[in-house]
Amino acid sequence: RPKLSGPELLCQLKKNVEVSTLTADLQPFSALAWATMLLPPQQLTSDLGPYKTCAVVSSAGSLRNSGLGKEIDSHDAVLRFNAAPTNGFEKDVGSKTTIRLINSQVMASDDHRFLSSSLYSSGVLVAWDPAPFSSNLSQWYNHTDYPIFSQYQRYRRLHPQQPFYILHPHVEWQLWQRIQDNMAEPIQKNPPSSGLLGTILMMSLCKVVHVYEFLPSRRKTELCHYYQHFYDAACTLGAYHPLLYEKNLVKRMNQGANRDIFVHGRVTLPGFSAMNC
Ligand code: NCC
Repeated sequence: RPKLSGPELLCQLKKNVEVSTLTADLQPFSALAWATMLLPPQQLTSDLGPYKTCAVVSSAGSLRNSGLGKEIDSHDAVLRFNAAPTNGFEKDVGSKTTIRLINSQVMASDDHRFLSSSLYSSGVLVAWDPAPFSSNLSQWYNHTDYPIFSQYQRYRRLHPQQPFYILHPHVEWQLWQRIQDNMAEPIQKNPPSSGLLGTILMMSLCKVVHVYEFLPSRRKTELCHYYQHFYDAACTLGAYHPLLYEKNLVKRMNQGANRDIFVHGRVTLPGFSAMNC
């Protein structure tokens, strides 16, 4: 199998990964009273953007002492992940949060206080849950990894004004397939990390996407998150998620200089609307 060039990979992503979110017209949600009441009437991509420039801020420990805060905040939209805070870390990660992408584990675990913490109350929320491979929505609905739907309902009732979407699980597996098809060896059958999911999400909303510390800079560290004193190299290299393969793919698609990765931890990707395929 020939190795695809960066532009070819980008076009493949644009063609094969459809970023969509759950709406109440889909089975089995159309028959569920809570869903017709609480799911957004429209897709995320029809409600948000298009934006000119966007920043995706990984949660990596190597963001510490980066001084990237001002640069990150200068983008039209900023995406952050899970429980990553800005309070107290503004100098390094900025303070703007347009979208927060959260996994279902964050929604369900008691430590994160998802329903009550103010961390989650700014910006647009997007949640996802590892769905079984090639399952339909009803099979997933009955076998989610974590209780994403009950927590979603609780959160929406407590914060009815905040936009909150759920990622369609086909995004996970369409993206997984792009990774697998471009690697020489079989990869683990687990969905891509929030980092890659968020990057694709922003590529469908923005003209240019800068991703920070997904490909580690010279500040690379075993510190897992910039906001916690916890050390584990698996946070950067992956265990459950095919993170190393995700990073390999992003490295090949990067349109910025290698020096920007090394010095700033910054990758530059074109949005889908800016590609000529
Ligand atoms: O750690 P996590 O991700 O919240 O980080 C968000 C994304 O940033 C990228 N990252 C993070 C740390 C690091 N050193 N290098 C990185 O490149 C990754 O792309 C990552 O996806 C997740 O993907 O949702 C994940 O969530 C955590 C955890 O559930 C949440 O932080 C809530 O506590 C997972 N950790 C565990 O399950 C223990 C992690 O595997 C993936």
